[in-house]
Amino acid sequence: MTNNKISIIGVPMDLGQSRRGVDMGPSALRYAGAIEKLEELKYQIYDLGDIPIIRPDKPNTDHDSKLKNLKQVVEANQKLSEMVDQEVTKGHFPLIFGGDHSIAIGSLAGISKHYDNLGVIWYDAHGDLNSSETSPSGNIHGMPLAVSLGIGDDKLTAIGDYVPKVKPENIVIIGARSLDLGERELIRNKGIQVYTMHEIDRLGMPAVMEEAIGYLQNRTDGVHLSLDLDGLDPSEAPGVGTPVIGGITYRESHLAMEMLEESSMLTSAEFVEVNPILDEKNKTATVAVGLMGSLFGEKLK
Ligand code: NNH
Ligand code: MN
Ligand code: MN
Ligand code: MN
Repeated sequence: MTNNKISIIGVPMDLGQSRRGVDMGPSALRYAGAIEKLEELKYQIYDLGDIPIIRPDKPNTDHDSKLKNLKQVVEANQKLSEMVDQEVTKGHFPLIFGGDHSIAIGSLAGISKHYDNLGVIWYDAHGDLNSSETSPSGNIHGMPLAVSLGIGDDKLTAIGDYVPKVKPENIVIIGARSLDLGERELIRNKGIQVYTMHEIDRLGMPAVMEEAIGYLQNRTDGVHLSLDLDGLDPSEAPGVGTPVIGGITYRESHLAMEMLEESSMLTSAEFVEVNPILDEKNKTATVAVGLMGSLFGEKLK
């Protein structure tokens, strides 16, 4: 990474989905040595700690929306977007630790105002392209990419006070293997670039990443990596709330991170959905920290 200053923001959020434990994701990543790893790689680390998340007494009671915990998710993402905005303004590389994937709403809201054409790499088993109409669950963590396109509840799309955050042609999804019907339709209608497991099997990760990087290089002025640990196969990253068999391997993921590092295109990143309660001895957080090592140039230093 060419930017030597990294600002870490933890978001202990679990209100965008239904399983407890993912709120401990930032702790698990810290415990697995994330900060030490980045310091070893000679980055200057500004650890801003964790954003306080206010848990409602009972989920989904204080509003009449189908979306679970909407008010709390909006508040936390508003705060996150302000913090991320400040760090980008300072010229730091924002590195956000989730938390469930609903926090990408705040990350992208804080980052994208600094770019005309922010690219997004969505590394995930899922598309996270649902709205309240298409969501099978009402879980906001299945919606952040749609929200960033300006699709969804106004309270979510309006975070950061501008809509949309990203353009469909600046998005690349990698690792998808569980897409809901409404998500498939949106992908088709908007022409979003998707590398499902089929393409990864068929072309191999080197060709997929080369193509994805080339695609984004031509049209973007910054790139955010949103890495959901469930993009990896659950045998190698078991500590996630919605595991889907047949995922990206550990080695393929390292290669993808190394190729992103070599491209020097990345300007921000987040690692989300680590759930230590569902994990095996912090394996998933350890894998995530290993991937951060590759992303931040371990192989070259
Ligand atoms: N598509 C499903 C939903 O919207 C599952 C989403 N779960 C995720 N997304 N972990 O990354 O509820
Ligand atoms: Mn996700
Ligand atoms: Mn923008
Ligand atoms: Mn996912």
